[in-house]
Amino acid sequence: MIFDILTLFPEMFHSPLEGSILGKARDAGLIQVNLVNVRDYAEGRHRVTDDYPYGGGKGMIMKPEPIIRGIKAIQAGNPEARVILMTPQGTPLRHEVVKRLAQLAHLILVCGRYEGVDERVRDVADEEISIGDYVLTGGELTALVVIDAIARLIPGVLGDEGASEDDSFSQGLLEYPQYTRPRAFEGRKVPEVLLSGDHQAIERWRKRESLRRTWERRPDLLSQAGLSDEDQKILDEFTGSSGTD
Ligand code: 4GX
Repeated sequence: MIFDILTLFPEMFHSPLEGSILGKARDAGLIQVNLVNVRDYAEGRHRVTDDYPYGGGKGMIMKPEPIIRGIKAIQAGNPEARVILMTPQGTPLRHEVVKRLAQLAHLILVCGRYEGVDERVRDVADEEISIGDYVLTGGELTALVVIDAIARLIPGVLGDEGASEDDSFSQGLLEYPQYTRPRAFEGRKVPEVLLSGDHQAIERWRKRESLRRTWERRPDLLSQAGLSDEDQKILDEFTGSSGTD
């Protein structure tokens, strides 16, 4: 998977992409990340990338030409690369979106700064992604989140083959509680069932705790989770519903 990042702040990507898992994935050639400075595509002695908004208003807007020239330069050799704009107005990033993007060979991630980008940049983007309903200082952290979430779905990146398949969200439910040694810490004990060696009982307990946690914290996920009749019965115990109405 190739990621081309268009940004005014390529340094922001250095440390996160050199870190353990993503650094190894790059060394192994499982992902490739190219940092492209938007300023390199700006013209004039001052290489200006922003300007005042037509119609007035506070703040500055990123000019269309440098970003679009940068996109076209990258696309010249890779016409099939998908252009994604990082913006609070985009499709909320969820596991399903990450899975879909992980199937693609080449993404161009466009990171805006200031109050935003000229609307004509939107017109050349294939899609827009948001990581949540809050405002960041730029799209760089969003691009890093997108790269990180996609990379761990690529076979080999987590080392253990298929390691990403049984974690939270791949099942549509929150993760069950996990424990490691010691068996007791400050009087708080590891649940007996996890020490029992009874793998079926452990699986049942984990499923039940996943359902409980999802019901308590993220009930919005339950309708999409594809629950079995068995799962539904367990849920009914938490809700106190008789299941007859
Ligand atoms: N999830 N921001 C982008 C500037 C901007 C605005 C509009 C393009 C169009 C954000 C988020 C986010 C702040 C990144 C505004 N660029 N990005 N930036 N939430 O808040 O993705």
